[in-house]
Amino acid sequence: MTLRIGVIGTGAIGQEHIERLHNKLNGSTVVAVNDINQVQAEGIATKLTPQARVHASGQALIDNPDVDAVVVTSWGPTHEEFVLASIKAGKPVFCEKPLATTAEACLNIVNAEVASGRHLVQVGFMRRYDKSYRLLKEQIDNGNLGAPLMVHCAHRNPSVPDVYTGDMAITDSFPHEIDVLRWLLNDDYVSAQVIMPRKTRHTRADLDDPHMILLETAKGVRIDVEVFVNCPYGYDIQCQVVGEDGIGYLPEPMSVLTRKDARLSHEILQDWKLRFIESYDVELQEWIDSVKAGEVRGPTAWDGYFASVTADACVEAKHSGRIVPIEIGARPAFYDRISSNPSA
Ligand code: NAI
Ligand code: ISE
Repeated sequence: MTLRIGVIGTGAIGQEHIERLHNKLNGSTVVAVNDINQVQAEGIATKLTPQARVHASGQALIDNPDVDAVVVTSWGPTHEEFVLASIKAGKPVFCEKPLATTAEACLNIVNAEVASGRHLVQVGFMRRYDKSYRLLKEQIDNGNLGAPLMVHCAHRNPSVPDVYTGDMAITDSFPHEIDVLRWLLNDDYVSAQVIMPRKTRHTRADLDDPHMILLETAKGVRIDVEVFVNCPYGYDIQCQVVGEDGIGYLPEPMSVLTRKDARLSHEILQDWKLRFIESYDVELQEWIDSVKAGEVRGPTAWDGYFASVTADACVEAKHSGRIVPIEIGARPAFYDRISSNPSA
């Protein structure tokens, strides 16, 4: 059986996912698309999926009986509406991160999914599917590094679009670290602190950049993450886990070493699309397969909620200058079977 997918949001990542779901991965086809920018949606459908129906609204796409499963790649503030509507329609839904832009909205989704009695929601935390993170996790899980003590990370983007405003470094970029580090360490966060270095001249007047975010975990691991979204040299994701017995480094993306023009150098990637291209493929292939098998098994709505609560604490820490406790209620037993995370 071919899984018939409807995609809401035909912007940057929407186009990437449409292409892979329709032309690259096994067992799926894109039968419907929607974007608030109808002209763009029509253009993308013509270019990538000529047979797909272009719907006037996300709700109409979800209601289309030919759509078996939904992919939400629209702006963050629209996610809650489309994920809740998909749950209501009983359709599996893959939602790009963040699951929603407030913790309350994420909790609404958790409650709706639990009430539905079916695992329908997967969040687009693709780093869990990245080969380099999986190798690093193996080193932690097999005890080779000893107990983790500290983690040093950097999330660097060369630039961000104009729609990237306010605290999105924390609410849009940093959620990748929030999720992947929790998964990597098999641990939860208990507090957050944000320290603001002097502002780079490469950022806009209205955008703070960079941020230095400090997290403390339940097991006592200390994490520092630099989020620097106007880093002129390129897109660079770094992670170094310091354990009692050794240090594990996230492998660098493969690139050829060249000797040229009196320089010995490696290329540095320029965007997330290339850095995580294989992870998105693995993530969505596993999602397709799991939907066809009857139950999604990737990062859950609870993981999305956890990320949102953590991001909120970081935003509060940034604006108050305080160390903010991270408190989250008990995870519903509904998620025990799916999640590999501890989470109270
Ligand atoms: P984008 O701005 O390129 O595209 C978003 C699209 O959503 C636009 O075409 C916009 O017209 C559409 N949209 C807005 N409101 C809508 C509505 N009510 N109904 C239908 N469409 C609507 O943004 P981008 O970069 O594609 O990001 C989209 C989402 O994907 C964000 O949540 C972002 O955080 C996430 N993302 C995830 C990445 C990852 O690495 N997992 C990478 C890039 C984005
Ligand atoms: C973007 O939305 C993504 O999700 C990328 O993976 C991330 O690296 C970037 O910082 C975000 O803006």
